[in-house]
Amino acid sequence: MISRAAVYPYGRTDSSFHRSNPKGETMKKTLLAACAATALLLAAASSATAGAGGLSEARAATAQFQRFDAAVAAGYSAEVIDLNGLACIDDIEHHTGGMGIHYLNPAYFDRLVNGHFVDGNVDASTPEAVIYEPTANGRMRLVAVEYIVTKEGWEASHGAGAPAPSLFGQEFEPVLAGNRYGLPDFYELHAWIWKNNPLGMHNDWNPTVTCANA
Ligand SMILES: [Cu+2]
Repeated sequence: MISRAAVYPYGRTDSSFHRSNPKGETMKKTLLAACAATALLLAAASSATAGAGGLSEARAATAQFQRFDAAVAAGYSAEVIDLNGLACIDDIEHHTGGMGIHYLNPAYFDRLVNGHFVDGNVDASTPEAVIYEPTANGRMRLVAVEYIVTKEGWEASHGAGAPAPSLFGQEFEPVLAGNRYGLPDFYELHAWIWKNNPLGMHNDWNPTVTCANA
């Protein structure tokens, strides 16, 4: 079941986050246990895998989500709403293009502990959000994935003042507090792996994506 959060559920408040995904806590604990067990292995392997293509990995991991129901079932159940109540995100400022509707998987997002983000991380095969374009015939077309990590969570994991994260050889874009999502400073990277973007694989906006059918 999809829940709509009143504010951007990227983690502005703990409660909106967990309300949108009642099973999140259990899932997270399971994931954390699994992560702890594999952290050392991953650390050992990272030097070998860093810089590998990655986009094919992201495609392989998310191909199943071309079926929208499969994404919801996998935990991408929090529909992202901006502060104006818009779910289908397009460039209302410069009209460069659209993104679509973001569905966040809270299990992949930073944890919020006592008002502070921790455990910030990014992984090519587990994007924090999958993005759909509503089509004229009422379907949801998978178009992109987005990796999102708060600056606070990222620095909690990688040290104060740590450089911005990168994936696919591309540095994330910083988005400062005061943004349309009501989030504190965060880093994000889009990958248009399911719909070609004439402006580039990692541009925020895709001129071929429209919210006209939302
Ligand atoms: Cu986006």
